[in-house]
Amino acid sequence: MMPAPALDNEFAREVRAGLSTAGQKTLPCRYLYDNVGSALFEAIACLPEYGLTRADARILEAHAGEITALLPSPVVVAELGSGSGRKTRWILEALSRRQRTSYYPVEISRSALVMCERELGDIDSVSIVGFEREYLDGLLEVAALRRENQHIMVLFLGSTIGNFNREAGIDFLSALRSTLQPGDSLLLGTDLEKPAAQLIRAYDDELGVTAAFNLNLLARINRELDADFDLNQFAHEARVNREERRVEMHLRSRRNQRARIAAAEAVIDFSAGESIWTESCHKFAAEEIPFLAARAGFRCTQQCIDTQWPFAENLLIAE
Ligand code: AVJ
Repeated sequence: MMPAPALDNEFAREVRAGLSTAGQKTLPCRYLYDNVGSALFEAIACLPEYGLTRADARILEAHAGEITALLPSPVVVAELGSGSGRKTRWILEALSRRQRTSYYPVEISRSALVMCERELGDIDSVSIVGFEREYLDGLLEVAALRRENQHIMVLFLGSTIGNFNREAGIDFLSALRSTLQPGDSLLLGTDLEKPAAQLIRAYDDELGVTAAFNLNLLARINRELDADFDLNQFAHEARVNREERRVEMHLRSRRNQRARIAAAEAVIDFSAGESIWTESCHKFAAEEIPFLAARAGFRCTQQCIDTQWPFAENLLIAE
C-alpha cells in the first residue's frame, strides 16, 4: 500500500486519522465549535431539557461574591473556552468591586471570542484581551503576562472537563497546574451524575438542536475539506455508557456508503449502522472532585451544588 501523503492542514490530518483507523471511527470534539457549532451550542444552552448551562450560571450568580472573597488580591482571570462569556459576568462583577480586573478569555472559536467581548465589554473596571488559542497555549501566554504580585484565577466552567477521558482529564489538570503558582486558583464546573433518561433527553432533544450540532461536524468537513458527506444518511445518537459514567455522542451511518474528503486525501467507507464517535460527556460524583484535584496538585476548598440540576462548581487552590 502507498504511504498516506503528509498533510499540512491539522484539521485534515486529524479527520483522516480518526476516520481511517480500523474499528471505532472517531472525530475530535473540539472541531464541533466552528461559527455554526458555537451558535448551535448557544441554542442548546437555552433548551429546557439541557439544564447544565443554567445550573452553572445560577451557581455563579448566587455564589460569585463568596467564591471571590476566598481569593487573594490582586487577581487576573483566565477563562478556558469562554463561549459567549455570559455566566462569567457574575465573577467579573464581584472582582471588579474590589479591584481593576484583567480578563483573558482563551478560545479556539473566533466568533465565540467576539460574542464574549460584546457580552462583557460593558463592565466597569474590567479590561478584556482575548486569545484565539488552544487552552494550555493561551494559559501559558497569560502566565507570561502576570506581574509578580498577581494571582491567576482560571475558569474552566460548563463541565468541559467532562469531554476528556478520566485519566486524560487528570493529566490536563496537572498540565494546567504546572502553568500556575501556589495560591493560584481554578474554578472548575462539573456536571454530576443523573438518571439515564434525563441525560438522553438533554443530549437528544426533541427539537433536534443537538442533532444539528453533532451533524454540523460533517457539514464543516464538507465546507472546509471539500468532502461529500450526505448529511441525510447519518443519524445523531446519544448513548449512555453506565460503566464509564458518561454520555457519548455518535453519528450513525444509515446505510453502506462512501465519503470522499478531498483535502484530506481520504476515501472513507461506512457500513450500515457503523458510527463515528464525536464527543464524550463524563459525569461526576461531587465527592470524587477533591480526590481528582489532589492528584493534579490542587486542594478543593469549596463546592457549590445546584439542587435543581445536579451540577457542582469547585474552587481548587494550587498547592
Ligand atoms: C460544552 C462540553 C459542556 O458536554 O454537555 C452539549 C457539549 N454536547 N450537548 C456537554 C454538548 C452536546 C457540552 N459541553
